Parts: sequence; structure tokens; C-alpha cells
Amino acid sequence: MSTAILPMKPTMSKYETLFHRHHANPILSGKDWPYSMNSVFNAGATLLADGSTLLLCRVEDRRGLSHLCAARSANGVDGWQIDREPTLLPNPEDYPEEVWGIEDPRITFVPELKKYAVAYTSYSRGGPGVSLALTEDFRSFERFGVVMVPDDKDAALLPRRINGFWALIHRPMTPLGAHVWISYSPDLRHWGSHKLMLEARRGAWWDANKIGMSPPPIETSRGWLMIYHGVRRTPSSSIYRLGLALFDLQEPEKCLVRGDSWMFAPEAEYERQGDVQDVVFPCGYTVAADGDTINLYYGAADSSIALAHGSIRSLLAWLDANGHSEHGGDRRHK
Ligand code: BMA
Repeated sequence: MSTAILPMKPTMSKYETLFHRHHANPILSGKDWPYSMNSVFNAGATLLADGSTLLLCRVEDRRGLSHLCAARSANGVDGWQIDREPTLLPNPEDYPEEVWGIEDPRITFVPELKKYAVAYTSYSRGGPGVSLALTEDFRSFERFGVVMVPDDKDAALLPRRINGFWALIHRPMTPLGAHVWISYSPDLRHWGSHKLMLEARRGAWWDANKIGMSPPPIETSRGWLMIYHGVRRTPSSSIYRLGLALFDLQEPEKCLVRGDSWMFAPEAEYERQGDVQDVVFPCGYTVAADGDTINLYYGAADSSIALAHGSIRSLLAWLDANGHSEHGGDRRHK
């Protein structure tokens, strides 16, 4: 791999802060909930037609099983109106793959369908798989069932067809590692043309062995900008940190630039301590009216939802300064 020996950039004097934590963090946690539960984290996010923010939160109950619950806010920070009851519950009778719950939703608004696509993890006896549902209002959902068999997760649909085909980014587990793939479909039900998109690095790297897409990719004029998580296994636990990569708009499996270092990591108390320590795990974002400010919603230590602000322009500039191009082709053999 071209990343094997990379000298530090000589001009780099201090790590840049790309995402600024909101002072009200964590913005949502179990104490805000209208019904009994254990914890709330890893929320999908979208702007609704009226400009308000919707979070589709992963809520874990005291059995350890998760469901999804919608929270709406005019400013995306406070004043959340949380559904009084679970919004989307696992339905193992009709969808046996949901027997151990549904988790980590990623929302994509699809203009062609005038609907939101929700890709979520369905936790089956065979492990986690990827399920897909469409909704217009986050009240009723049209379920498509499992679209990627276990062991697979961290999925999102692209908002438009690529060369006539729908595209789903996801993270299958293989004996060689946990890498990000993209698959194509004519109808959202039948998937194929699987392509490797981004590989976990190896050895001492922060993103060695296991990576996954975090929120859905951000469409920019320069390409699909992906915030991904890298998992560093340590002797005592794992650390979930975030990095950046940019992909070709017309050929999204083609990585144009990949950042070398992580750009956001657990630092605040609510990210370092919780049900699972040292986790920042964004599943969604919204973009402000200026077209540049990104509001990143992330699960903190599997225990609450936090918010951080960044700038898409700055993320791209950082990639130029701190990344390298991954030279095309299929990297599976390297
Ligand atoms: C990942 C996912 C996330 C979770 C993270 C840390 O594998 O399952 O839902 O936040 O682990 O526990």
C-alpha cells in the first residue's frame, strides 16, 4: 500500500481543530427521554422541509436491545420534541433479522423518490446485517428487509443514482479485515457490482484493521467527502476516532485523497466515559444555509448524543494538506 512509509509533513507544526464541540454537549441523553430506556446515542440526522432538524436516535433498553426514536428541534440544538413512544421498533415476526434490535441509522434524502432512505443495522442471530427502509415523514416506514447479509453494517444510500444505479456504501466483515465497500442496484432490492472503496490500514495506524463509514458522504463539487471511523484496538479497549477521505463523484469507489491522521477523537469526559469508553460515532449531519457549515451529530461513549460544528471548505483544505492520493485500481491484491 502506498501509505507504508510516510514522513510527517515538515510544515505541520500543530494539529488543526476541524470540529468544535457545542458548549451544551451532550445535547441529548437518557434523562431527556419520555419513556424508560438505558441510553441514547448514534443518531441519524436530516433537515426536514420546514428547516427543522430531525434526529433518528438509537435507543437501547435495559434488555440491551435497540430501537429507533425520532427527536425534532427547530434549531438542531435544543427544544427537542421526542416521540412519546418508539418510532421504529424491531419487528422480528416479519423481519427475523431484527430479533436482537435495530441500530445506528443513516438517513439520506432521495429527491427522485421524494423520500428519506434509512439504512440501519439489523441485529440477527447471524450477526449484524444492513436493512433499508423508506419514509416520507418518519412516522410510517416501508421496510425493504435485509439488503446486505451479516456480518455487515455502517451503511448509507447515496442520494442519487450513479450511471443509472442506486449505490449503497457499507462495511462487510471479512477474514482479511473490515473495509468499506460500495454496491449497486437497479431497484434498491437486488444488489451487486460490489467494489472495495476504502481499506483499513495495517500495523500501528490509527485506522488499522477496522474502519467504517460514519455519516452518509457529503456531496461536494470536488467529490463525495466521507467521514469514517477507525478503530484502534488497545490492550485494554478500543478507541473510535474519525478520519476523512474524498471519492470521485461519478465513480465513488475511486478514492481521490485520504487523510493520514485522524481529525476528531474522544477527548471530552462524555466521550471518554460511558457504557463504552472512548467512542465518538457520528451517524448524521446537517448542512447550514450557508452551504458550508456542517453540524455533526455523534454518539458519545454509547451513552449520549453530542454536536460539533465544522466547515466543509476547511475539511477539504485539510485533506489537501494532510492527505495523499490513493492510486486507483483494486487494492485487494496489494
Ligand atoms: C460499533 C457499533 C456502534 C458502537 C461502537 C462502539 O461496532 O456497533 O454502534 O457505537 O461499536 O461500541
